[in-house]
Formats: sequence, structure tokens, C-alpha cells
Amino acid sequence: VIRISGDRAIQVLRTLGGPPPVPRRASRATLRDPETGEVLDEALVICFPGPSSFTGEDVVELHVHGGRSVLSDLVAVLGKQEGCRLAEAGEFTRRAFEHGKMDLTEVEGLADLIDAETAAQRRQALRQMDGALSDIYERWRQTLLQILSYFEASIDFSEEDIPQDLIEQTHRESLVLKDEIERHLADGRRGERVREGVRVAILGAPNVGKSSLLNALVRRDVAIVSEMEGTTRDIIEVQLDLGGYPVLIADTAGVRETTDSVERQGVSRALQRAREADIRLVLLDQRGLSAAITGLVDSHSILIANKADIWKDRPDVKIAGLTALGISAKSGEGIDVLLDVLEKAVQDRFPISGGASLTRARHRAALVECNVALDSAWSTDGGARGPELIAEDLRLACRALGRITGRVDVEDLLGKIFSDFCIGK
Ligand SMILES: Nc1nc2c(ncn2[C@@H]2O[C@H](COP(=O)(O)OP(=O)(O)OP(=O)(O)O)[C@@H](O)[C@H]2O)c(=O)[nH]1
Ligand SMILES: [Mg+2]
Repeated sequence: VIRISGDRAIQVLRTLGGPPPVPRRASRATLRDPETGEVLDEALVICFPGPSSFTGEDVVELHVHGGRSVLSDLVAVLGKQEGCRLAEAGEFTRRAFEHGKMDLTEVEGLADLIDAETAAQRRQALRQMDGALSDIYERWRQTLLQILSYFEASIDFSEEDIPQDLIEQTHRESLVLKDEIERHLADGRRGERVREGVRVAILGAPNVGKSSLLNALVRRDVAIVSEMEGTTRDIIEVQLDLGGYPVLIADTAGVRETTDSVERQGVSRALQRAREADIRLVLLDQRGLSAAITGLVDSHSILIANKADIWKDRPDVKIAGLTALGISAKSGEGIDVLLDVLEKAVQDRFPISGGASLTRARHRAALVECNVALDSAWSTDGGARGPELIAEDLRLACRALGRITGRVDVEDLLGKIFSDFCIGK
């Protein structure tokens, strides 16, 4: 599909082949080179007159046969038409934003939808593209604007001081808002994780079968397995779609004291990766767990006793109230159960139901900034603050919220957001 957007879009279509079709109806057209009259393609053409179009401008879509020659000749002919040039990356979406068709969170939702690889990512992206986040942030901004307007009105018009009860009431209202923002921030980063992938690390002593487990989980031979202790040194990370969640599973070096400097680096990377993980798969055998590993077991960890096929007795380990799940990475015994347990752990940790959650560090930073400004507005350090200072802080808080949806101060952000798109989107 070749899309043309702008004032002259319909004129260009006319030049290439006949009268404009009915708005938003597909019709067939023979597209010709206006200079030579040569037929370029038999195409399906749809016109979207502005403002009811994606960009808000007149848009023409040419659904053509995708052959190399059709495309290159058509694009060359279009390039010769007055006012036509190739779009820049993300330019259609940028125009949609500039014409008020979408705000920034919706734009980001669209970008995420294009990149979505799993069902959870798609659902979250669609929700955001539909305005789930915009609704929340815009509502908060309106509340703040309301509070701010009370203040500014009294500063401008009041002969006397601002009535104490007005100050108290607006204070109460901004506390309620701040509370709501804090709850929204304390979502365990589920939106960000669904977007970027839930991080799972396999952790354990050398030779317990970590690499074998990774291979069994992803059903591919990705990591080297050997009976030598200290085989794995680097982190080996594989992405898995687990019940619609993107999950990044990392195999790591076996944790032990060692004099080998390369292995020691591997161990320190393993511990680092395990610390950063959302969920740890802690592998053990009859030898039990070392202190370094035990210290990383928490309620989100899954204890696994490997090599069930050669046990004489089941390893009897209980840490943090967890019991080890018996598996054999070699025979495949228990792997399906483990996948179920892991999927459930991921769902528990990052539930998708409930309100929309923020999906980018950018949103988080702006919300934190908003709350800092709200705090400062009502701070009583060095005595209560004058209404002008309170108003200024409220303005800052407002601006922080506005930046998320792109209502204010966005120029520097725009380049970054739109450049992530590809041409033609
Ligand atoms: N019998 C049996 N052997 C296993 C099982 N899982 C792994 N092994 C064997 O245990 C040895 C070590 O397996 P790896 O997967 O390389 O262990 P690792 O934990 O990755 O080891 P390092 O990378 O050295 O830390 C290999 O010889 C595997 O074949 C199992 O479930 N049963
Ligand atoms: Mg290994």
C-alpha cells in the first residue's frame, strides 16, 4: 500500500488515473504515468478526505501489486508530482499527532502494537492505543488545572488574602491526586515488563544442569552442556512466549568459589543477572545450596531439584517456605509442570487484569516529577508557602503530566518518539 497524505493527495490521484473515488470506498483504477500514458498498475484505490483520516489530512491509499518494478516506477512517477516526496520515518503518525488525532501515549501504543510479539504485548498495546493511559493522565491533568485555576483566580482578583478554606480544600484535593498517582506508580512495573519482557534467570551450582534446563525449556540446543564443572561462562538469553507473556530466560555460570579469572567473571555476571531477574529458577541437587545462592531465594523464586532420574533420595531442601520441584532436564520429566508453574508465577507477578499500567520509563519519570512538585507545593519547611509559590509548583506538576500525553513542552521528545517508526507508518 502506498499512502499519500496532504492537501494535494486527491489531485495527485487524479493526475495518475481518473476521477477521485467515493470517500472510504475501494474502487479500481488504472494508474498511468501522466507523461507517457503508460499503464503502471491496475490498483485498488481508497480516498480518505480529511479530517476523517489517519493523519487528519486528505489521504489516498494505492493498493498496488507489490512487484519491484510496479513499486519503483510508481514511486518515481509520484516523486515527480508537485508537492510529493517520500515520507520520513513515522511522519504519518507525527502528522496524526500534530492534527490532534492521537496523543503521545497513543502514538507509543501504536509503535508497541507494530512491535508486539506476544498476545499480552498486543493486548496492552491496543489498550494504550485506544487511549487507556491518555484517559487517566488527562483526567489528572484536568483535576490539577482546576486546582490551579482556583489559585490563580484568587491571586489575580482577590483584594484580600486567599481564604484559608480554599487553601485547605485544594490541598486535600491534591493529596488525593498524589495518592492516586503513587498507587499507579506502584504497579510492580508490569506494563514495562510486558512491553520489554519478563526477566527470568536460571541460577545454581556448577553442573546441576542449568544449561540442560534452558535447552529443555526452549526445546532447542542453545547452550553447551558437558559433564565438566564450569562449562557456561557468559549469560545465554533466549526469549520465550509463555502464555502470551514475553519471557527472557537466561542461563548463567555455575556459582562457586574459583581461582580461574574468566570463570570468576562468569560467576559475578551470573549473580548480577540473578539479582536483576524478576523470577529466579534456582536449581539444586544433593549438594544443597551455597550461601551466595540461598541469599537470592525469595518468594518469587522457583526451587527446582534436577536429575530426578538418578536420585536415590529426593533432595530435602526447604528455603523461604518453598519446596523443590523435582525434574529431569535430561529425560524431560517434570518440564511441562515447571513451565506451568513458571507461567503462573509470571501471571501472579505481572497481572494484566485491572487498570491500565504505564509502559515506559518516560511515563514513570514524568509522574514522579509531578508528585515531587505536588510535595513541594504543600511543603511546610520554613513556614507555609505563599500562594504564588504554591501556584508555581502546581504549574510544574501540570506540565509534567502534560508532557506524558504531549500537551506541552514536547518538541525535544517528538524527534525521539517518531524516529522509532519505519517509513510509511
Ligand atoms: N542424569 C541426569 N543428568 C543430567 C540432567 N541434567 C543435566 N545432566 C548432566 O549434568 C551435566 C551438567 O549439565 P549442564 O547442563 O552442563 O550443567 P550446568 O549447570 O549448566 O553446568 P555449568 O555450566 O558448568 O555450571 C551434564 O553431563 C548433563 O548431561 C538430568 O536431569 N539427569
Ligand atoms: Mg551451563
